Amino acid sequence: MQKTPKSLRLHIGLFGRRNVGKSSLLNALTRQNVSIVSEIAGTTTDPVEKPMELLPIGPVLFIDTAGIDDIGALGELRIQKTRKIFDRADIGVVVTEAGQWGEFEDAILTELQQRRTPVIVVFNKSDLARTDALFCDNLNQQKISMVETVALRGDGILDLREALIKATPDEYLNAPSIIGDLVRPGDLVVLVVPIDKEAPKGRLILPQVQTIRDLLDSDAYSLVVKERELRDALQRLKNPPAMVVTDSQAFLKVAADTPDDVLMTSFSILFARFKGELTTFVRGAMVIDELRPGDRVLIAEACSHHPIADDIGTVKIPRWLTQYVGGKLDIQHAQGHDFPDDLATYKLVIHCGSCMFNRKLVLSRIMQCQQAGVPITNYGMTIAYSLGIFERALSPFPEALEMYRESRKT
Ligand SMILES: Nc1nc2c(ncn2[C@@H]2O[C@H](COP(=O)(O)OP(=O)(O)OP(=O)(O)O)[C@@H](O)[C@H]2O)c(=O)[nH]1
Ligand code: SF4
Ligand SMILES: [Mg+2]
Repeated sequence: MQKTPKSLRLHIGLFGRRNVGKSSLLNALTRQNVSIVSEIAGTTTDPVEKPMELLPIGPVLFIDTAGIDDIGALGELRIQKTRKIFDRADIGVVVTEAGQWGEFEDAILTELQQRRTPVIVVFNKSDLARTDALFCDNLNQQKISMVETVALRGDGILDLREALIKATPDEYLNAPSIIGDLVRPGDLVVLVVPIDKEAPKGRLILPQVQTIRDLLDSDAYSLVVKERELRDALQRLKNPPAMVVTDSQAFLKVAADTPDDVLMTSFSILFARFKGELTTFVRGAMVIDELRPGDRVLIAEACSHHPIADDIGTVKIPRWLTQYVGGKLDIQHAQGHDFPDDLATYKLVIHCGSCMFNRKLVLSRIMQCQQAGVPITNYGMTIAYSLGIFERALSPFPEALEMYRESRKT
């Protein structure tokens, strides 16, 4: 059975000091021994992920983190694993014990609140001591939900599930669709999928699969072709398609073979909206015009695969950008969950389509870029811009196109 991809699950992070019972809570929530529990502080050393169904929300991913105990440790861990979990948690559960709340828990709360992440405070081990009423009032005033549990016995777990359901952010529940809102029932969309040496064996990649699924959900039709067959496929259709969506790497050929009055874009541009913010990425792409030889550019890619000869992130985008800028750029690469702290030193950040990341993580990265004052865009946007077909690639998004045209005037 194929599972819902991790990137679409509601991410719930469990944070707190060592030994407060984070792993015990995860086990109680999932009714399984997912994470090792012991009386020895520091039992969990790496984040433990557990996917499950949490109705009525649906597929979620619990992430049990390593306990960290003091501000110094949190500071250090900021640039390590736990910070990465802060970045992708849609909901943060701060686990503590009665009478233990201190600067450390405040620091976790601040990290989560800075990312506008809903927080639930869990007072575990309530069989040993109860929380003081004054403190609860204080949390109440801050509109932070609070649950008392005894993870070992399963007490309070139903309340915690309720609190999680209530805390599920609108941003998650009403996330933008990939393509569903751009088509009407009965519309036909042609999807162009090059099958070259980069294509994985025996399957389609996630953005393609998810786009097909979204079209099915919207009662629209998809016709999937390779770029070489596009022209012929279009000629065979009785009516022009509602849209053509291509892999960005075939952009130029597809732009040439698609009639001008047919909307055209790429999977990666659809994902700019689905995973991030379309207009932010449009503004980011426009900065390509301001790049000068020697400028520092970060190319961030979610998957850490082995580089192949004509790799999009390491070869093609640098090549197209260099041609556009007319000289060599200082291009740096980040892979997987690594994302540098010295963002301010970059003139532009170019991110992959992020199909493997959840939306919250991309939004966190956008926020980090904005705080550092560095523009961010994505692969599809960069490719369309540097190949001179940006307006064409924005044709399915009239508002973004309008914004682009307006800012060109000024
Ligand atoms: N009395 C009592 N003990 C509990 C409760 N929940 C967990 N414990 C015990 O507390 C100890 C620590 O539990 P863990 O779940 O391993 O705690 P953790 O927060 O994951 O710890 P680290 O992984 O070391 O950060 C274990 O001995 C548990 O049996 C509870 O509700 N009441
Ligand atoms: S590199 Fe990015 S866009 Fe490509 S498959 Fe991985 S997550 Fe998706
Ligand atoms: Mg643990």
